[in-house]
Amino acid sequence: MMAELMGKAAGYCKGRSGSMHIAAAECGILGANAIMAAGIPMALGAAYALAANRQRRVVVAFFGDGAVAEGAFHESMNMASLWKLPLVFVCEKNQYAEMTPIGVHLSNQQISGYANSYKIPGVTVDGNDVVAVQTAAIAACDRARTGMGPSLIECETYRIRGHFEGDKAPYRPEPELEQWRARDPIALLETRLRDSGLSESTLVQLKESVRNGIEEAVRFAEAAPPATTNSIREDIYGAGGAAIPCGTESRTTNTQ
Ligand SMILES: Cc1ncc(C[n+]2csc(CCOP(=O)(O)OP(=O)(O)O)c2C)c(N)n1
Ligand SMILES: [Mg+2]
Repeated sequence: MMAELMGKAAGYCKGRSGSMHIAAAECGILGANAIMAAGIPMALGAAYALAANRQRRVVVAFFGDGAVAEGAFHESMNMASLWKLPLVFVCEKNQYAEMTPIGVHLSNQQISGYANSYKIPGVTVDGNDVVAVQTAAIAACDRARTGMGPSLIECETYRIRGHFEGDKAPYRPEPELEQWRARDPIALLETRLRDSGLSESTLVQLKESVRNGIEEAVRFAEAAPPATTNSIREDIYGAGGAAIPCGTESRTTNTQ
């Protein structure tokens, strides 16, 4: 994934997706999407396919609070409920859509409440509490897997950083930021693990192994060769498409 972010040929999408369109079918990741809520009907389709093929698997659609006012979210909840599809809707409610606070763009800010309209279970959980999220996720996945249909999980959280690299987020009040910073989900988990008796040395080892994994991914990505323009048409056109040279031929030739 790190290689993909850096535009390297070794990335999941051969360096062509950037950070916004990453997909890795081999890991069950159907694709991130730059269009708000557009991933939700894709998840609906995948859940429909699972149900049609009688597979006991579950699709999870992750989206931001910015997606909740979009029609695609509501249309997908309606169909998923009607057809009892194995789909879990997970909203990461981080209080902002880009630079817009939730109170400015959403009439009902209790997002789990929208589930009532579609007669599916909806819960609000502390999105900074890993265990609370896990408990809700297990219940929703069990329900979906046993043919009882979709659920909606609203995870209350906060976006500590800006919407994009370089966004200094001047639109956020400092006390609000500090209040949420104190509830950092990783720090909360650390406290929980310590309280449950995990030794200091195991905690240190755990952090070290995560850090090493990330550093190794960065090293791998930095050393990997970049994606080349010569390969840009592979996987777009049919057999022989990869051989079409870039930039010189007519459009008619390209699409054959
Ligand atoms: C349909 C559509 N309208 C507008 C935009 C422009 N846009 C990009 S991100 C964003 C807000 C996203 O909000 P959220 O999903 O809560 O993400 P967050 O800002 O918390 O990262 C908007 C309006 C878009 N990408 N798609
Ligand atoms: Mg948001």
